[in-house]
Amino acid sequence: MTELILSLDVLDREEAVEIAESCAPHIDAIKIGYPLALRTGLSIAEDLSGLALPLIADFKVADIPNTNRLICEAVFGAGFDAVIAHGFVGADAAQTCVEVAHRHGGTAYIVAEMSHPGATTFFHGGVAEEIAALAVSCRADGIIAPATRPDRIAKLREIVGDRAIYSPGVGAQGGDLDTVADLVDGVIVGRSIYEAKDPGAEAERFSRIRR
Ligand code: NUP
Repeated sequence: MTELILSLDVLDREEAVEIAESCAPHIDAIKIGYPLALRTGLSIAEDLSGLALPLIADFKVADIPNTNRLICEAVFGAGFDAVIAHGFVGADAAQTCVEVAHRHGGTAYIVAEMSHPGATTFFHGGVAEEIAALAVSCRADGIIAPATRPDRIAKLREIVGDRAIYSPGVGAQGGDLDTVADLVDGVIVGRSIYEAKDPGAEAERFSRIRR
């Protein structure tokens, strides 16, 4: 079974709650990033808590260890279950995010390689492989890898083994749902679902990967 994770990048609190409610029966987790959290504050986690779905804070935390700790404490203190952090900042900074997550009974995922075309400017020549290895050594729960480059996911799988791979880039960014679903533990989908006329029905269509 592959999980379906809704990326809730809408800007309005009520709209976000409405979309999340309509998609809830068909998804395994909700990912919230800066677009929504900067509008609503972290209290959006409280608004969504009734859905009993894991809430992932996609803040791509990328600072010095102490600042990462302060950010992650705020995230888990607000009721989030998971955080996404960058790995390029190095082992000490990434590990801090993992430690805070685990202390709160949560999980932490490290971005190994990003999904947009420009990501290859710096994510090449073994960089993503090194970051994936760092994620393993930091005891991260998994990595983020690009649905737009399935061959890269396969390569990174060799490094992370049975740790989770969550993958954004399906639909709006061009990645193919079924190809990617076979390779990863969870597919992250945003615009293709929340911009649909009926997000709940669209989530249900995407949820075929959960079977
Ligand atoms: O490499 C990444 N690519 C990516 O799209 C890492 C991410 N965290 N994301 C996020 O996934 C992105 O910020 C957005 O929230 C979501 C994909 O949304 P969409 O392209 O399906 O609308």
